[in-house]
Amino acid sequence: MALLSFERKYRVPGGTLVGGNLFDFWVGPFYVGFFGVTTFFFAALGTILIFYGTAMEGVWNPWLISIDTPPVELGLAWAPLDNGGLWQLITICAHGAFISWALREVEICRKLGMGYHVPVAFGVAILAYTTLTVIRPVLMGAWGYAFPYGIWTHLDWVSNTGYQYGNFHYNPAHMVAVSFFFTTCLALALHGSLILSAANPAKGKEMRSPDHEDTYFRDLIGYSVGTLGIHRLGLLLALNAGFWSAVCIVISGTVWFEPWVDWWQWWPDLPWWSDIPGGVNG
Ligand code: UQ2
Repeated sequence: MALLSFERKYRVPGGTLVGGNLFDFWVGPFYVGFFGVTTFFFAALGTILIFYGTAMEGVWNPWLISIDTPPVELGLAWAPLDNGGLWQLITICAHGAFISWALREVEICRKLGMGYHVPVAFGVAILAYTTLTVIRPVLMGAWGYAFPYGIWTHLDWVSNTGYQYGNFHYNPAHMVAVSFFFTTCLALALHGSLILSAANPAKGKEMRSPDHEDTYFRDLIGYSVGTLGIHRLGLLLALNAGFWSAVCIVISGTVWFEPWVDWWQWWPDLPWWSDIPGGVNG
């Protein structure tokens, strides 16, 4: 079926969450919907505010542009526009745009009678951003603990925040998150290479079927997770990477305030070896 007639077949009315059929139409290839309108509104307003802040600062080097948070001393109050207030408005716009985009995804799922996996997955990414810019700053009592919106400055923030707790690699939730990121890469590399090996044969050769993919891994390691299973596994790994990233930063400065390496003191303190003479505890 040609792409355009295929699209026509699935461009069905209905499934909207709000507004009935008011915004139930497409612009070119894009579904609009109420949340398409709100996504555009928040994204455009947020972008304009970033350029306004840039103009006020007079910094035009793209690497150095930064919309900074309010100072920590202002706590959770509304800040003056030129002293963190813009950051607050832009953060609201970002949430408006991200959440609108997720709800637009939900409307498209409903239209097509699909599951909500894509908006749920995007929701975990939104949660990670919200953890950094709202949840942790609120728990710590100041917007100034959030990260600034700049290419260079957000890197400085990550570095400074990491060293605030000694070496962040000792953060156990950080270890879990990193392990999930790496395992996500392993799973996608395995999956991508397996699919291409079967579905993209040399010129003149015949394509191989999912049975071949199963058999390949049964021959290799005695087990195949399956064609549906690999996608369940990939989603599980990716969602956990985002989730544990949020956990590892939200516990730093709210329930743990020391260098992360000290957290591991529970290990030498285990009762069965904590008082061995000459052991790690003296
Ligand atoms: C698989 C399968 C796929 C795959 C892959 C596997 C036919 C097309 C990659 C193999 C994956 C396994 C055994 C799981 C590895 C576990 C981790 C944690 C990375 O069996 O079914 O479908 O793409």
